[in-house]
Amino acid sequence: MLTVNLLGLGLIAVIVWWFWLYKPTLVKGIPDASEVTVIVENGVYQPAHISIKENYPVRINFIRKDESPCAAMLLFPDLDISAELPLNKPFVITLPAMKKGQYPFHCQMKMYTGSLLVE
Ligand SMILES: [Cu+2]
Repeated sequence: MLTVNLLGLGLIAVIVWWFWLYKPTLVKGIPDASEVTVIVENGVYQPAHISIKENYPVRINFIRKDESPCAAMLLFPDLDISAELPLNKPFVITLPAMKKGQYPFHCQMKMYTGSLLVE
Protein backbone atom coordinates (compact mmCIF):
# COMPACT_ATOMS: atom_id res chain seq x y z
CA MET A 1 0.00 0.00 0.00
CA LEU A 2 2.78 2.40 0.94
CA THR A 3 4.60 1.54 -2.28
CA VAL A 4 1.52 2.36 -4.31
CA ASN A 5 1.19 5.72 -2.57
CA LEU A 6 4.84 6.54 -3.19
CA LEU A 7 4.46 5.61 -6.84
CA GLY A 8 1.42 7.85 -7.04
CA LEU A 9 3.31 10.72 -5.45
CA GLY A 10 6.20 10.20 -7.83
CA LEU A 11 3.85 10.23 -10.77
CA ILE A 12 2.25 13.46 -9.57
CA ALA A 13 5.70 15.01 -9.17
CA VAL A 14 6.61 14.04 -12.72
CA ILE A 15 3.36 15.44 -14.07
CA VAL A 16 3.82 18.71 -12.17
CA TRP A 17 7.38 19.00 -13.40
CA TRP A 18 6.46 18.19 -17.00
CA PHE A 19 3.52 20.54 -17.33
CA TRP A 20 4.44 23.43 -15.09
CA LEU A 21 8.15 23.49 -14.54
CA TYR A 22 9.69 22.07 -17.68
CA LYS A 23 9.87 24.61 -20.47
CA PRO A 24 11.66 23.49 -23.59
CA THR A 25 13.33 26.73 -24.53
CA LEU A 26 15.88 27.28 -27.19
CA VAL A 27 15.91 30.94 -26.35
CA LYS A 28 15.62 32.12 -22.78
CA GLY A 29 12.20 33.53 -22.14
CA ILE A 30 10.71 32.64 -25.48
CA PRO A 31 9.48 29.05 -25.69
CA ASP A 32 9.84 27.34 -29.05
CA ALA A 33 11.80 30.19 -30.53
CA SER A 34 14.99 30.00 -32.44
CA GLU A 35 17.79 32.46 -32.46
CA VAL A 36 20.07 33.69 -35.20
CA THR A 37 23.01 36.06 -35.10
CA VAL A 38 23.67 38.26 -38.09
CA ILE A 39 26.88 40.23 -38.48
CA VAL A 40 26.68 43.48 -40.43
CA GLU A 41 30.11 44.01 -41.94
CA ASN A 42 31.91 44.71 -45.21
CA GLY A 43 28.75 45.38 -47.16
CA VAL A 44 27.05 42.09 -46.38
CA TYR A 45 24.85 40.58 -43.76
CA GLN A 46 26.37 37.33 -42.57
CA PRO A 47 24.33 35.25 -43.02
CA ALA A 48 22.26 37.17 -45.54
CA HIS A 49 19.70 34.44 -45.97
CA ILE A 50 17.99 33.05 -42.95
CA SER A 51 15.46 30.29 -43.07
CA ILE A 52 13.16 29.59 -40.19
CA LYS A 53 10.15 27.44 -39.54
CA GLU A 54 6.62 28.61 -40.07
CA ASN A 55 4.67 29.60 -36.96
CA TYR A 56 7.70 29.96 -34.71
CA PRO A 57 8.89 33.24 -33.30
CA VAL A 58 12.51 34.01 -33.92
CA ARG A 59 15.08 36.29 -32.36
CA ILE A 60 17.67 37.83 -34.60
CA ASN A 61 20.71 39.38 -32.99
CA PHE A 62 22.16 41.93 -35.33
CA ILE A 63 25.72 42.93 -34.60
CA ARG A 64 26.81 45.87 -36.67
CA LYS A 65 30.54 46.21 -37.20
CA ASP A 66 30.36 48.66 -40.08
CA GLU A 67 30.79 52.25 -38.97
CA SER A 68 29.08 53.81 -41.98
CA PRO A 69 25.77 55.40 -40.98
CA CYS A 70 24.01 53.69 -43.84
CA ALA A 71 24.65 50.29 -42.26
CA ALA A 72 22.94 51.45 -39.11
CA MET A 73 19.44 51.44 -40.53
CA LEU A 74 17.68 48.10 -40.68
CA LEU A 75 14.37 47.73 -42.44
CA PHE A 76 11.98 44.83 -42.75
CA PRO A 77 9.50 46.56 -45.06
CA ASP A 78 6.95 43.73 -45.08
CA LEU A 79 6.91 43.53 -41.31
CA ASP A 80 6.86 47.27 -40.63
CA ILE A 81 10.10 47.06 -38.72
CA SER A 82 12.74 49.71 -38.82
CA ALA A 83 15.53 49.95 -36.32
CA GLU A 84 18.79 51.70 -35.83
CA LEU A 85 21.60 49.29 -35.05
CA PRO A 86 24.18 50.38 -32.50
CA LEU A 87 27.81 49.87 -33.37
CA ASN A 88 29.50 46.70 -32.06
CA LYS A 89 26.62 45.84 -29.77
CA PRO A 90 24.06 43.12 -30.34
CA PHE A 91 20.64 44.45 -31.19
CA VAL A 92 17.82 41.98 -30.86
CA ILE A 93 14.88 41.97 -33.22
CA THR A 94 12.12 39.69 -32.04
CA LEU A 95 9.84 38.50 -34.79
CA PRO A 96 6.48 36.92 -34.08
CA ALA A 97 5.45 33.55 -35.46
CA MET A 98 4.98 34.08 -39.17
CA LYS A 99 3.36 32.46 -42.15
CA LYS A 100 5.36 30.95 -44.98
CA GLY A 101 6.95 33.44 -47.27
CA GLN A 102 9.99 35.47 -48.05
CA TYR A 103 10.62 38.62 -46.05
CA PRO A 104 13.44 40.79 -47.32
CA PHE A 105 15.44 43.09 -45.09
CA HIS A 106 17.93 45.75 -45.99
CA CYS A 107 19.63 48.94 -44.96
CA GLN A 108 18.36 52.33 -45.97
CA MET A 109 19.96 52.45 -49.41
CA LYS A 110 19.87 48.69 -49.95
CA MET A 111 23.62 48.30 -49.96
CA TYR A 112 23.05 45.60 -47.43
CA THR A 113 20.36 43.16 -48.42
CA GLY A 114 19.15 39.95 -46.90
CA SER A 115 16.10 37.80 -46.72
CA LEU A 116 14.23 35.78 -44.22
CA LEU A 117 12.63 32.65 -45.58
CA VAL A 118 9.80 31.22 -43.56
CA GLU A 119 9.04 27.66 -44.62
CU1 LIG B 1 23.18 51.12 -46.57
